[in-house]
Amino acid sequence: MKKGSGPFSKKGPDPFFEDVVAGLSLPQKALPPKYFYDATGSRLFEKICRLPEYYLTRAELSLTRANLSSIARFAGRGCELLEYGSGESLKTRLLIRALRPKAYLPVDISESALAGAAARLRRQFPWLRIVPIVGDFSRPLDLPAAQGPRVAYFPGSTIGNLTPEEAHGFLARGRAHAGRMLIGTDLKKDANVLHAAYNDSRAVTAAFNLNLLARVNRELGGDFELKRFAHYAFYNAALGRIEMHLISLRKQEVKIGRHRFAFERGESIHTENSYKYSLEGFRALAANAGFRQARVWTDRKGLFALHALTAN
Ligand code: AVJ
Repeated sequence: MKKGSGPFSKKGPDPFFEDVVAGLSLPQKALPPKYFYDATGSRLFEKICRLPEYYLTRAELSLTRANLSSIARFAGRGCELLEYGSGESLKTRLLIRALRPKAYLPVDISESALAGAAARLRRQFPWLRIVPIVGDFSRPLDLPAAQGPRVAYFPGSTIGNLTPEEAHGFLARGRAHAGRMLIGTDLKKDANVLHAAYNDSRAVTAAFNLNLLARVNRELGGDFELKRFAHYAFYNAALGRIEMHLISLRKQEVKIGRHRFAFERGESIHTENSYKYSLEGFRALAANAGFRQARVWTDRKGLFALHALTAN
C-alpha cells in the first residue's frame, strides 16, 4: 500500500479511498473516471490516443492545426490561458505558441502530473508565466484573481465524462473563471465507429479500464483479482454516451481494508461515461449555462468539434 494513503492516513480521509468505498457501496457499483490517471493509467491513455481506432485525439489535433489563427483571434493574444487538465498535450503547445498568453494556468488533481508538465513547458517557453493549480474541476474551484482577459481551454472531450447536468454546473461555475471558453467535444456518429474506439483490437482500453482495480490494490490494499473482471464498453444511444464497465466474471467477494464487497456473476462496476454531442445539443447546453457559441470548428471528417463560447 502506498504510504500516506488508505483509511489510516495521518492527513485525514483519503478522497480516493472514500470515493472507492462509496462507489462500490452503490446498488449500481461505480468508480469515478478521474482515478484512471495514475502513472500507469496515464501511460495507457497516451497509448490509447495513438490507436488507429481512437480517432478523437487525431481529429482534434487536425482541426486545431487547421484553424489555429482563428482560434487565436477568438481567444485574444496576450490573454491568460486557463486549462482544465495538466497541459501535457501537443494541442496546448500549439495554442501557447499561437496565443502568446500572459500566463498559463493548468488545473489538475495530480500534483505530480502538474509539476512534470509545468517543468517541461517552462523549458520550452521560458518567457511564459506558469501558475499550476492543484484542483478538481468537477467541483467548485478557487482560482487566483485574473490580471486581464482570461480564456479557459478544456480540450479532449474530457467534458464528456460529465453528465449533461454536471456539464451545465461546470459551465455555469466556469463563468466566474473565464469570459471565454474553448471546449472540445466528441460528436455523435455511427455507433460502430464509437464502439471500435472503446473496444480496440489491441485491448489497450481494456488494460486502461482494469488498471483502476490494480490501482485500488496498489494504493488501498484491495484484493481484486484482475482476471475475474472483464472490460465492457458499449454505446448507449438513448443517453448519447459510451459507457465503460468492469464485469465480474463470477460470484466473488473483494476486500479493501476492513470493507468487503460482494459481486454477483455478471454484475458490473460502471467506470466511465463518455458523452457524445451534436453541434446543436452542445450549443443548447452552453446557452442554458449562460454562454453564446461564437464559433465552432470541426475536422474534415466531422468527427470532433471545438466550441468557442462567450459568457453572456
Ligand atoms: C479522456 C475522457 C476524453 O472518454 O474518450 C478513452 C477517456 N476512456 N478510452 C474518452 C477514454 C476510454 C477519454 N477522455
